[in-house]
Amino acid sequence: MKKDISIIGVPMDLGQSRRGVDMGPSALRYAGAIEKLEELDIKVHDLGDIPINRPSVEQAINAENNLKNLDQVIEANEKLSEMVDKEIQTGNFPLVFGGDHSIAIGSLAGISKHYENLGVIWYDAHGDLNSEDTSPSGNIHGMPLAVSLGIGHDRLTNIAAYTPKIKPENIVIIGARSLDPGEKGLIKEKGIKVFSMHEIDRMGMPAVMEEAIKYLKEKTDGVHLSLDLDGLDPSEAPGVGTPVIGGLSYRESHLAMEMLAEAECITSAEFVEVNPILDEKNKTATTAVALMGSLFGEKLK
Ligand code: B3U
Ligand code: MN
Ligand code: MN
Repeated sequence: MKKDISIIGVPMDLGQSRRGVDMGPSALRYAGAIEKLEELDIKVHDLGDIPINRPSVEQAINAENNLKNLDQVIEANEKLSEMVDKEIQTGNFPLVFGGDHSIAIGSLAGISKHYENLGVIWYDAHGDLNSEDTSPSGNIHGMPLAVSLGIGHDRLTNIAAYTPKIKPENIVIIGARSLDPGEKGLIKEKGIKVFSMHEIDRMGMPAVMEEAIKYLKEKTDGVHLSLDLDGLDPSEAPGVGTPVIGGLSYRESHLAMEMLAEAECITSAEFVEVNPILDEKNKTATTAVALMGSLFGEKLK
């Protein structure tokens, strides 16, 4: 890892309905994220946290569409997109700490303008491919991948004033085991590559990662890793808002990160959905930091 890393915290929980994920950036720092990266001889610039505005009582009461806290989510993602964009221009590797997964909208908006064909690895129990028409919850954290494909409310798809951010053939979803009907339809229609738990159980993580890396390396000029901690099994990462049993193990996840480090293909990353309120002694943030170590080459040292 030659580049400096710029850490940007997004303490936002407005893309979903359970409080606490706004403390994710603190939990990750407390678990030693910066020290871990510095141990690997990486220069780290911690840019602090983006200020997040909460909705007023009136706004919260009057909200009636299927896009909860839309104005605030847009505002935060516009800011994040600008910051990420600036860090890439400086030549640094953007590493974003969530916050709920709606912040991937801003990350991808800031990153993708620097690439012709940005690849995305979406490590998640969910597809995050809903729109206001298909979402069962109205939670925007279930929508960022669709939004980045240009599907959804145009105020979301047009963050950073361009759309779409990514192409369906440049996406690989890993760890999916909870997909809504609308998401399944979109995956089929767009031909999105998904390694669900079924494929991971059948093929094993080494073969899955080999295929995912080969698939993306052939046609992309950069790859963003969007890692939702709920991709891991709740026994290993209990501090998440929507745990789904039957997930990826600690060891499978480390192997995945190590293989990405060996392939030297990741050009930006985010770690999201860490909720210390629901956690057991910061176990989930600690796991996330350990995974960062593998992603940034601990084994290769
Ligand atoms: N697919 C459901 C649940 C969900 C999505 N992302 C998370 N949960 N973390 C939804 O609300 O869109
Ligand atoms: Mn997610
Ligand atoms: Mn998820």
